[in-house]
Amino acid sequence: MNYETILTAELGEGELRTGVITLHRVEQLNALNDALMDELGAALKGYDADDGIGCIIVTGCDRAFAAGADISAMAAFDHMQVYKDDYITRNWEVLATVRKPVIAAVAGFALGGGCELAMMCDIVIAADNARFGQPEIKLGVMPGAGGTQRLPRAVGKAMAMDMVLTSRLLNADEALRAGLVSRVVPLDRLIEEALAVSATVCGLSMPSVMMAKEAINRAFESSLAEGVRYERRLFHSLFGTADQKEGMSAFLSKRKPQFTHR
Ligand code: CO8
Repeated sequence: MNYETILTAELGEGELRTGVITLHRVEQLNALNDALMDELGAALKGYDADDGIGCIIVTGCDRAFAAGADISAMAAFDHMQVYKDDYITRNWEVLATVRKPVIAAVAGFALGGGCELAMMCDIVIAADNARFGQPEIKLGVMPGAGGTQRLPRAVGKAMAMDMVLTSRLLNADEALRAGLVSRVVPLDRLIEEALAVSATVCGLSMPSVMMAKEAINRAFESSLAEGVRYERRLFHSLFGTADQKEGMSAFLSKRKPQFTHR
C-alpha cells in the first residue's frame, strides 16, 4: 500500500513479525486529520488480518506521537457537518476492533486526540521526553475521542479531572506513576524497547494472546462477576488448542515451546 500520512514496515525474525506504523505528518507534529486516520485504520486492519503479523506498534516522531486532532481542519466545522459525517466515530473506532495487541510507542507530545489514540492501544511505552495531556478545553471544546472515558479508567477521577479541566500535561514519569503508561525508556531506546516487547508477544501463542486482550478489555465493559465468567469461558476454550498441549508439555519436558497458533 502507498500511504501519504503514515509509514509502514514489517520487522522481526520469527514466524510472527511486528507491523510498525509510523504517523508521518512531522511538520504538523502528527496532527490527526481524516486522511491520517483513514490510513491508520486501513493499515491496522491489514496487519490484523495478516497471519504473519503477531503484534502492531504505532509510533510517531521524536517531537510528537501526535499533538492532537488537526486544529486547522476542525476550525471551520459546524454542528451538522460533524454530526452528519459522524466525525471521529467514522474512522477512529477501527482501532477498538483490532484483535491483535497494539503497542503505542510514545515520544514527545501525545495531546488531545494523540493521548486518546495512545489510550486506545493496549500497551503504552513512553520515551523520557513524552508529554501527555487533554488540552482541548483551551480550544473551547473538550475531549471527543474517548478521553473523558478512558482517562479516568487509566489514571482515576482526580487526575483525569485535573488534566481535562486545567489542561495540565503529565511528563513520562508522572504518566508512569499515574498508570497511563507501563514503561519509560530513554528516547533513543524507544523503538528498540517496543520491538522487544512485541517480539515477546509474537513468541507466544496467538490465540491465548488475543483472548487475554479481549478478556482484559471486557473488564471495562462489564461487572466483575460477568467479566470473570467471560474470562473463565475463554480460559476453558484454550484447552481446545494445540498450543495449550504444546505449552504445557514443553514446560514439563524443560524445552522451549513451538507454538503453531492453533
Ligand atoms: N493541529 C494542527 N496543527 C498543529 C497541531 C494540531 N493539533 N499541533 C501542532 N500543530 C502545528 C503548528 O500549528 C505548527 O505549524 P506551523 O509550523 O505551520 O506553524 C507546527 O505543528 C509546530 O507546532 P508549534 O510551532 O506550535 O510547536 P511548539 O513546540 O511551539 O508547540 C505544542 C508544541 C505545545 C504541541 C503546540 O503545537 C500545541 O499546543 N498544539 C496543539 C495541541 C492541542 O491543543 N491538541 C488538542 C487538539 S484538539 C483534539 O485533539 C480534539 C480531539 C477530538 C478527537 C480527535 C479527532 C481526530
